[in-house]
Amino acid sequence: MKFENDFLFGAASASYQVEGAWDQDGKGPTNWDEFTKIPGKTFEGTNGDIAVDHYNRYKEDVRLMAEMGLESYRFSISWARIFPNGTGEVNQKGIDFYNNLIDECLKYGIVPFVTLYHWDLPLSLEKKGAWLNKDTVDAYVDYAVLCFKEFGDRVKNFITFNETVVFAALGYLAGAHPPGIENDAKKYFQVTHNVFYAHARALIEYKKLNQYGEIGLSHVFSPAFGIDDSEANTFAAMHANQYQFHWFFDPILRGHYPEYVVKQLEEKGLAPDWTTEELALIEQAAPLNDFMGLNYYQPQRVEKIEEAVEKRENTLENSTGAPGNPSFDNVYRTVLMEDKRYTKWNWEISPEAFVDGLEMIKENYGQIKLYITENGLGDEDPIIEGAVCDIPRINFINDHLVAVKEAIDRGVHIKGYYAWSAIDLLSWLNGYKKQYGFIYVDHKNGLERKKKASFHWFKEVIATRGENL
Ligand code: BGP
Repeated sequence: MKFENDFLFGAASASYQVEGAWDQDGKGPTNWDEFTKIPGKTFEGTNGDIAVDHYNRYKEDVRLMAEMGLESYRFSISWARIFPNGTGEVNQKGIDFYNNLIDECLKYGIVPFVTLYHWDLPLSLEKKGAWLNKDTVDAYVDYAVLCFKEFGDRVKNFITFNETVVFAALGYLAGAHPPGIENDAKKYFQVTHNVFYAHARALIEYKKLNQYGEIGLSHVFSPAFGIDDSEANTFAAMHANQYQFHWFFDPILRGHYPEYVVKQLEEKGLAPDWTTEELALIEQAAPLNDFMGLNYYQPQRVEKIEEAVEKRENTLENSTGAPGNPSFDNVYRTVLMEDKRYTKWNWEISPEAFVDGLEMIKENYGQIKLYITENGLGDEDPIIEGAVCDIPRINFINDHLVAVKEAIDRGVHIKGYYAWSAIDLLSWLNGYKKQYGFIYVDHKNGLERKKKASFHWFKEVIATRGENL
C-alpha cells in the first residue's frame, strides 16, 4: 500500500530547541531562558541561547528540508519574539521572522504546520504564576489571535498547545521543567484545566475569522497497558488511561472531563478551580477541533502497587520518560520490562503498541482526523568515516510508519506523519547528546549541517509514498 497523496510526510521542531538568538531583534526572555541557567537543571548546563541557530540559518535549513522532499514542516512560534513581555507591545521583527520562515517554506511547496505554544513562556508571565494565573489565558488568546491575523493567510494548520501533560507534570509534579515545583497535584490539575480553557477560547476565536484552515492541539500519546492480564494490573491500566489519556483527550474531543477522575479529584480536594462558564466553553469548542495531533514515542507498562512506594531519584536522563516511578496517587507504577526493547534513554520501542493505541483512539473518539505530530528516536548517532550512520533511526521510523499504515488499514483516520525532528536540536534536559534529526549539526565545527543516512532514506520514502516500507 502506498500512502495517499494527501497524506503529509513531515518533520518537526520547536522554537526553543532550534532557534537560538535568544535576545536577538527584540525577543523577550522566557521561562526556559531562565530555567536552563540554574545550575544542575540540564545536561552539562546546555541551553538554547544559540541552539542550532535556526533563527539565522532558516534558509539553509528549509532548503535542506526541500531537498529531502519534505511536504510539511512543523515548527513553533516563540511567543516572546512576538510579545516580548507576553502581552502589550508587539515586536515587529518577531513577526517578520515568522513571515520569512513561512514564505521560505511556501517557496518550496512545504506546508507550514504551526504550533503556537511549545513550552517557552514569556518570563514576565512565568513570574506572575504562568498557567496557574488565568491572566495568562487572556494573554495567550490575544497572542493566538495576533498569529492567526498575521500568518493565517498562509498558515492553514495551527496547533494551539504541545503536550500539556509534559509541561504540567514536569513543571508541578517532577520539578524537572519550569517552574520546578515538585509533588503539587493541585497545581498540576489546575494548569491542565487552564490550558484546555485557553485552547477552547483560541478555537472559538479562530473560527470567527473564517480563515478556512485547520486547528487542533497535540497531546503526548502513551497508552497504558498492564504488565500482565491479572485483575490488579488490568485495573492499573484502566486507572492510568483515565488519568493520562482520558483526562487530556476527553475535554478536547468530548467537551467534558472524565467522571472517574473528576469524582476522585473532588474527594481529594484536587479538582481545579473551574467555573461553569469555562466548562461551557470547553464543551462549545469540542466540535470545532479539526484534528488531533499525537506525539507518540512509547507506551506505558503499568503495575498496581499495594502501598506507597518511594519515588525513584530523578536524574536528567530518566526524568523525561523512562519508566520506574509511581503515579502521583500511588495507585500504580510504570515498569521497565525485560522482554521489551528500549532506547539508550530507556524509552520503550514499540510500534505494536502504537497500532493498538491508535485503535484505542478510534474506539473512543471515532473518526477525528489525526496527525502524528511527533515520533522519532533519540540516540547518540554513530559517525563512521565522517558519515552519520543513523541506521537505528531508519529502523525506528520505518517500523512506526508501517504501524501507521496498519492503523490506516484498520480504519483509523490518519492524515500525516511528522518525524521528530527535522534537524538535530536541543533536547530539553539532555542537551545535544540526544539526537533526533535527519540533518546533523556539527557543534565542533561552526554548526555545520550534514545529511545523515536517514535523510537519504526518508527522501526515498517520500518520493515513493512509502511503497517499499
Ligand atoms: C516531546 C517534545 C519535544 C521533544 C521530544 C523528545 O515530548 O514535544 O519537544 O523534546 O519530546 O524529548 P527529549 O528531548 O526529552 O528526548
